[in-house]
Amino acid sequence: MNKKLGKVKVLVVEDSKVAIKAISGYLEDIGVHPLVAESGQAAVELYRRERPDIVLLDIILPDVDGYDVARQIRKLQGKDDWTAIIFLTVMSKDEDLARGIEVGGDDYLMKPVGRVVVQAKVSAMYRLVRMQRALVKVTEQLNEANQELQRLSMTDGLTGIANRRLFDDLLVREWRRCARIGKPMSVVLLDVDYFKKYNDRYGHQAGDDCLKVVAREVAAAAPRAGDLAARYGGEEFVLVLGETDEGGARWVAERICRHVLGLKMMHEDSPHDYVTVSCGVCSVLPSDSLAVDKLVKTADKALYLAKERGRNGVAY
Ligand code: GH3
Ligand code: MG
Ligand code: MG
Ligand code: MG
Ligand code: MG
Repeated sequence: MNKKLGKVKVLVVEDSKVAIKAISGYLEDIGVHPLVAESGQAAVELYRRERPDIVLLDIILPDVDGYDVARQIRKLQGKDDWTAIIFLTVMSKDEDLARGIEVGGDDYLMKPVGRVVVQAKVSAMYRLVRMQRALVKVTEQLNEANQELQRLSMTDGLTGIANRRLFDDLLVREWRRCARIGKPMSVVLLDVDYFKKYNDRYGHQAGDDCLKVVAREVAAAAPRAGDLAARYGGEEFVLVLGETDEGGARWVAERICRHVLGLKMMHEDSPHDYVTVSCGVCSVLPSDSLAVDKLVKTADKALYLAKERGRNGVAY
C-alpha cells in the first residue's frame, strides 16, 4: 500500500451503486477511504464541507450533470485548495471529453475502467495536487519576501524612517492631492548643526546614535496621514506636511528645534553646548503652473538662511 495515499481525500461522485462499490474497492486497496456523493447536489455540498484533494466525477447524474458540478467546484475553490477533477463516464465522444476539460476537468476516463488505471490516475493526480500546493506556498513566501524588500527599499537603514526615495514619491503624490483639494502644503528641511565637529569629537558611532535620536524627533512631528518624515541624506531630514500652511509648518519646525535642544545631547564644540538643528520652511498652494521641486529648493534656501542667522532656528 502506498502510505502517502492514505491521507488523500477523494470524493467519488457516482449514482450507480455497482460502480460506487467497484471504485471504492480500488481506492481502499491503496489506502484511500473515499467520500461518496450520489447526486450532483450532494457532491457540491460534500465538496464545500470536505475540500477533497481529488474528485472522481461521473457525468450522467440524477440531478445536475457532472459538467455543472465541475463548474461549481471551480467556482467554490480558493487559490490554496486546488482540487483535481477526473471525469469518469460512459460518455465517449471526443466532444464530451473536450467539454469536460473546458469546464475545469484535469483528466477524463471512460468507463469501464479497471483497478490499475483508477489507482494509477489517482496517484498521478495526487502528485499534481502536492506540486500545486507547494507552488502556492512558494508563491506566498515570494510575495512576503517581495513586500519586505519593498519596505526596505523605502526605509533608511540607519534611522528606520523613510528614505529619500519614498520622500520623492510621496512629495509628488501629496502635491497632487493638495492641488486637487485646493489646500496648501509645506516642506521642512532640517539639518543637524555643526555635525562634522560632533563626529570629530565624539566619533562616528556616537554621530550615528545622534542621528537616530534626531530622526525619532522628526518622525514624531509627522503623525498625520498626509505627513512624512524622511532622511534626506547625511545629517539632513525632511518633512512633508499635507494641508499645512506656513504658520502651521513654522510651528512644527520650531517645536522640533526646541525638542532637539531639550534632549540636551552634549556638543562641546557647538556655541549652543548641545546638539541643535536648523530648519528651512517652504509652503505653497500647489498648482499646475508651479513646479514641485521649487518647494524643496526654496526650503533649502531658507535652511541656508537659518544657518546664517546662527543655527538652532527656523527660517522661511
Ligand atoms: P552645519 O552646521 O553648517 O550644517 O555644519 P555641519 O558640520 O553639520 O555640516 P557639514 O555638511 O560640513 O558636515 C556634515 C557631516 O555629517 C559630515 C558627515 O561626515 C556627517 N555625516 C553624514 N552622514 C552621516 C552618518 O550617517 N553618520 C555620521 N556619523 N555622520 C554623518
Ligand atoms: Mg451516472
Ligand atoms: Mg548638511
Ligand atoms: Mg552643511
Ligand atoms: Mg549640518
